[in-house]
Amino acid sequence: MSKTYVAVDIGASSGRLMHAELVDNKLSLREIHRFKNGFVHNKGHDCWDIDKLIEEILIGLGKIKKAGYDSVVLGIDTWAVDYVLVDQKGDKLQDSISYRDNRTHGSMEKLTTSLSKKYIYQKTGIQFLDFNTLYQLFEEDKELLAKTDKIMMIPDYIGFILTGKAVTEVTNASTTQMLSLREGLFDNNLLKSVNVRQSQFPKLVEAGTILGNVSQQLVKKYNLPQTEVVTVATHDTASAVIGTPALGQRWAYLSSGTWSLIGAELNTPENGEQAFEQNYTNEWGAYGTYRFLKNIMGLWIIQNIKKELNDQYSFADLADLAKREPPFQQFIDVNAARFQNPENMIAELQAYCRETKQKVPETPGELAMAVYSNLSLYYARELSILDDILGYHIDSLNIVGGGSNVGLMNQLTATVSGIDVYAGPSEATAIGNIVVQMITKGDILNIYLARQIISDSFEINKFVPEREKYPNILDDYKRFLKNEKYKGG
Ligand code: LRH
Repeated sequence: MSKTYVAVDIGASSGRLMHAELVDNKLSLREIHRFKNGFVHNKGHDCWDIDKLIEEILIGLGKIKKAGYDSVVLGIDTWAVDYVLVDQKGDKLQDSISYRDNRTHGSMEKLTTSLSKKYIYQKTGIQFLDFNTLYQLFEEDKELLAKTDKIMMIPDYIGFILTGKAVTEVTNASTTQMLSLREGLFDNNLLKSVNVRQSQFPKLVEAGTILGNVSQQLVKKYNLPQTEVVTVATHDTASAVIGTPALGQRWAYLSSGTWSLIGAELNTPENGEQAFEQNYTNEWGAYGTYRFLKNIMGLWIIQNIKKELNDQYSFADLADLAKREPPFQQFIDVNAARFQNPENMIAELQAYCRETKQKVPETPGELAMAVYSNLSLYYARELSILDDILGYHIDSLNIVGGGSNVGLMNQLTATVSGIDVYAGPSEATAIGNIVVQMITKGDILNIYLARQIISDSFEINKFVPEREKYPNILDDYKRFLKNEKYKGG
């Protein structure tokens, strides 16, 4: 029997505490506590309520103690790029502003007039997204920055509040677009361009290091188990990739949640001309790997549609309704900036279809099918771009995360991309978080065995391409995207 492990996994729309045990090389996972996450509007910005998230973690840990566990190991992962500014007393200087806030619209263009995109990409290998930490810091209140003792990424900040120990974990820190691939440190020119100093970041650490114990003050106050915190791959996508079963010879992954992150796991970064042109990223992974991937808008679009339909339908209902509609009734550039944070997602999708003179989806089923079928096309298109950049043919796609439950989308993806799809586990992020803890504490030997354990422990469904269906659809979609881009769409 292994130790008792707990994963804190917080995404943009929800968070959870998962309890895990390893028995006879089988990993079992149980949800202990789930809570909502979302924006709070503060001083004109979309912010995160980090204090509330920490409160929920403490409630969840309290439940574990009540269930009879006196001592646990814990890891924390969250979404990337966002941060908390902390003063010398260790107090938060302001609410953390969300990456979806519009303060960074246009910032990338401004900053890259003094430091070229080429320079930034050669240094960091990180994709250009207008919400990267680099551009957020560029827009940061200068007075606050001057008062800032430490800039902490979200999971590092949560770990700091729990233990009093401050670090900067690299799988997440790489998404700042400020780490130098060659030096393994923050790049001084990039820091200077946004008026911050190396010393404002706590020391860099790799995933799989021990942080410290949750303070006795918190243990007493909330009646918690004794809790040792391991710094896992604190970027949720890094944890999701670790939690991928890695099935197939030359496999790719798709971490399908609020975002769809599609790419390959590499041992050396790929930041050449083609990767630059295609805006692929080289986020740092655990155990010396790189997450070579692209961000696609993902289930965010469906999450918003669900909300705008007043949560009348569950995700499963929407997938069922979609199944009754024919796919590919219209082409949509699901990655267009207009879908990043529109006032109303349904209206935005409909306006897009009207502007491009295509069939306008109206019913919940039509809307859901429009999104699912276009996501599958976008995935297939990225897989062919990956083939080109990497110089070999990817033969299978491992889909993990909540989106791996949407059988309809898995099947369409297999069919339009022409490769096998392995779907599951849906909790890959929590699993990746847990296995790094287990490796750190010596319950699992290494990542290879961890992935073997993952594929033996969880249900994984295989989808094979239905080759006779929709033979030209991907080429038509690629052509559509090219023309849309050309028109500035
Ligand atoms: C997914 C994710 C993704 C980042 C985005 C900010 O949750 O971490 O990898 O690009 O959020």
